Amino acid sequence: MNSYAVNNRSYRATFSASAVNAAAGGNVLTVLRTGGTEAYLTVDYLRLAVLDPNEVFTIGYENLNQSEFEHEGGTRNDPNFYFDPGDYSEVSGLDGAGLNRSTSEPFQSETDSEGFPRALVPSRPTVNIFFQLSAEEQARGRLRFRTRLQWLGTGSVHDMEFLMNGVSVQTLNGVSANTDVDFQFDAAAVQAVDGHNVFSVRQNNVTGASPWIQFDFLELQAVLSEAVPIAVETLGGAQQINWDSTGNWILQTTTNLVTGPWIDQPAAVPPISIPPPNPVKYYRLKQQP
Ligand SMILES: [Ca+2]
Ligand SMILES: [Ca+2]
Ligand SMILES: [Ca+2]
Repeated sequence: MNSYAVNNRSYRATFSASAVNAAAGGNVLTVLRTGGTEAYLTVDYLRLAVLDPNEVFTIGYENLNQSEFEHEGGTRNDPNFYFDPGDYSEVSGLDGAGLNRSTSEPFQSETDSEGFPRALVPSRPTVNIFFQLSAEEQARGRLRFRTRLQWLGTGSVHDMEFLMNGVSVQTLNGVSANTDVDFQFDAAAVQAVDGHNVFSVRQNNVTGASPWIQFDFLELQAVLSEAVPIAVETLGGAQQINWDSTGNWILQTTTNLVTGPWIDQPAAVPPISIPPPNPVKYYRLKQQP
């Protein structure tokens, strides 16, 4: 699946089960030393996990422990973390544009500035995660972010913000205790692209003499927009949009999927017919309270 020149650091490889003929029942994972100059090397841990099919990235492990990460700051790491290889020179996080990377970044690398900081502090208030989104993930329409904020410095209170591609998607002010974070947002609203993107976490403000807040893990998933009973078909050269008239929906339209605005169409009763020519227009249903 992968080979590395090992140098006292952690390694991560992702592969498809079918590519290695994974079978229900017995399997074998082999670690092979194929070269080297020292007489031996030692292994801290080996971990094999089944990834959620929705997963875009998972950084760290959801295990109530931050030891898979590095001590933040200094020369141990920097605010940009590259989950996937790729050219990020045209993608800006909160600390400027990314690099053109041929490798992904390990969670820990004790010998250089690679690695993921375990905490945000005033001297290192941001982390920018550069990653790739596939066309299929982008097409799902919704992104879900999860993290657990833990091990706050005693008495500290934090204002936190989460951004994707520079667009704020969540703020959490006054965080003063362990906090499970779990929210969703529209991929179009953050101009998510098939390819290179960046997700940022920022400590906007903190009070207290011990001003740190730490991560257990960080995870992004691509999830399907909630299904609504809407159907589009072509009838007699016109497009017909039909939906469940009993579901208390209201039709909304816009000409710009990214910026909106979405306009209520209270007079629209299903089905509606849209004869050609059709300028670009987007339709969605909003559930009425
Ligand atoms: Ca490092
Ligand atoms: Ca880095
Ligand atoms: Ca962890």
